[in-house]
Amino acid sequence: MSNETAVVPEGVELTDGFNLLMDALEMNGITNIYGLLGIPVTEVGRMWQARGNKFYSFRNEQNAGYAASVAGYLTKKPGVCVTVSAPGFLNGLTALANATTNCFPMILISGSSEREIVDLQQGDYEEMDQLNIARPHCKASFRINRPEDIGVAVVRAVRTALSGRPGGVYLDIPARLFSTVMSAEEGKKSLWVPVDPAPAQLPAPSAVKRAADLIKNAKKPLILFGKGAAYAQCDADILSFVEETGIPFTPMSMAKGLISDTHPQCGAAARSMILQESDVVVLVGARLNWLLAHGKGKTWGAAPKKFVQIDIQASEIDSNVPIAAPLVGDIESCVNALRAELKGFKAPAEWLNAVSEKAAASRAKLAPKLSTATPVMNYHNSLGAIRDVLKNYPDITLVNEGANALDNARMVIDQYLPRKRVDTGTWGVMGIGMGSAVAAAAETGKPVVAVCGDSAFGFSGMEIETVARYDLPVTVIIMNNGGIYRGDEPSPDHQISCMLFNPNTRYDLLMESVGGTGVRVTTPEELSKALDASIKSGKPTLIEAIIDPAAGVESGRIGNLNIVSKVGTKK
Ligand code: OXT
Ligand code: ADP
Ligand code: MG
Repeated sequence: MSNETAVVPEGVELTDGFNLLMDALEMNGITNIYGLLGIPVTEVGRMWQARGNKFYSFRNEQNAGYAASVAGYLTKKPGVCVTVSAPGFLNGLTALANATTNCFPMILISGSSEREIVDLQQGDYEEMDQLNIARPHCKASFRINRPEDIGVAVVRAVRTALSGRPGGVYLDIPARLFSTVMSAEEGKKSLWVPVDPAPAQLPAPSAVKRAADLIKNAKKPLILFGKGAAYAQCDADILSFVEETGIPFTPMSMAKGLISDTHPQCGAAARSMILQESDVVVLVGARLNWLLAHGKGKTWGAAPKKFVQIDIQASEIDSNVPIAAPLVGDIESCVNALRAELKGFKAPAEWLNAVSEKAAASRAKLAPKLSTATPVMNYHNSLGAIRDVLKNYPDITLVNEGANALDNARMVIDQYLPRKRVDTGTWGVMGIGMGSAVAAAAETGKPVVAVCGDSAFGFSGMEIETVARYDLPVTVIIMNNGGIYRGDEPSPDHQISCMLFNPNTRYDLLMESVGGTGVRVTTPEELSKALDASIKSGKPTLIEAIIDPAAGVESGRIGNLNIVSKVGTKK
């Protein structure tokens, strides 16, 4: 190591890198670590547990990383994931990049091999330039070279992950540093807790006035909440903003429940209509990325549209279309400043009525499909059954991944409370299921239900052993239609279609084999019964729901992004 720590005189009480790292994390309020152990970080897990903290040990670092990122999202504190070097680090890096993309605060800590050997590429055990590989995938990538720098590194990691737009931070710890000793007294002095790591950022009064004027002159205003608004944890202010102004709102998927889906101003069931017909759209913690068709095109209709955008990241403004009234600041400050400026303002009642009527009509149209029996269950009646059970347990966290299993569940299952839905997020990434479920159970202490497509589940399926090992109140529902999107694709000669999986896979028995409860259901009634019993039991359970292989559609609701050959197969 380039900067050797000073020699400590004999008789002085010692500490080392392991202990200093844990002291620093504990000081910063971290209680749960998610990770996967081995050389050189094994002792991190043992010692963390010996100190009375929780270490959630996973079967693959990617899932541990997803867990840490979701812990960060749910708690507004950075979620911490610990991995071994090179391959373990790379597995965790996917989750770190996903956390950064989704604006979730997370710290990935990986052990790394000896720098003298790595830097000269002399073939060390798990050799890799982790520091530089991580850099483009997170907000900051730091290496700690001396034990007395652990404190400052953790403080910088925490502040960087939480401040401004939240995201991921990588901390690289060369193996030898963990056991390098220094004076315990000096070590203690090197640690501190950052003051106000996510400071309020107030919007300029002129910007608030500009936004309020635009809203006051709108005939058809709309508030669109993204997961940034859910993350901000100013739920009461947001509800007041909506109710005081009488403006209809619609949530992006993970903002569902920030205000109940059953609130009279919720326009989620009139989504196309409100996006197209609104004249002023107030974006609150939502980016105009692919999920919002970049703010353009037929999704947004032909009528001229003006945007107010509340975001902490100034460079997000104008990223796709002109933003008429940017409000750069934290959501709590911006929403409250707008409320003050809009005092006494009410949106036109005829607009809210039109939205409510459309939403009620959509709900009424969907309702019979959710309870109509079919020879084999489809997405509608199976999810209708799930929805009816979950109504009774509003504080359950719903984890959701898949294509049809995702899009239909988002539409059918109402959310009632903030931050109770975790899904595939900005990247539409499969495999977040089990990590998210473990984190949600660990961080909330409440039951979790994960609704997963059979393909999506496969990405993190072995983690049901993790769920069972920690005896978490998690129910996994696998929507088994035997494939990606559909299970009825014809197979070419002498091959099984590349889109199919074995529909007879006994996912329920997999759960039984790891000590949980497994149930296989074929009707909505069986599904309701099994789900209710599982939630009441508080025990790890997997319900395999057999879904009609023909029920899904290619790419779910985002078929427009799918690319198909214009000329067909040429042999
Ligand atoms: O207004 P209109 O008429 O438009 O109607 C809307 C609402 O008004 C209405 N609505 C309602 N009606 C009645 N009642 C209620 N309560 C109600 N609420 C709403 O419903 C419609 C739809 O509303 P919604 O959903 O709000 O709106 P819309 O238009 O869909 O919103 C647009 C989007 C873009 C915001 C939304 O669609 C969205 O959030 N989409 C996210 C999609 C996504 O991320 N998908 C995942 C990726 S797909 C693909 O890439 C997959 N892969 C590849 C792969 C991935 N992803 N990752 C990795 C690591 N490797 C590979 C794979 C492998 S999916 C996949 C596996 C798939 O197979 P599975 O077996 O897992 O799953 P199955 O498909 O089930 O087999
Ligand atoms: P969704 O996918 O739900 O539409 P996005 O992830 O695209 O949401 O957008 C979240 C946005 O919220 C990001 O642009 C991020 O900068 C912003 N954000 C996150 N936390 C805050 C906060 N406390 N205050 C203001 N903006 C925030
Ligand atoms: Mg499937």
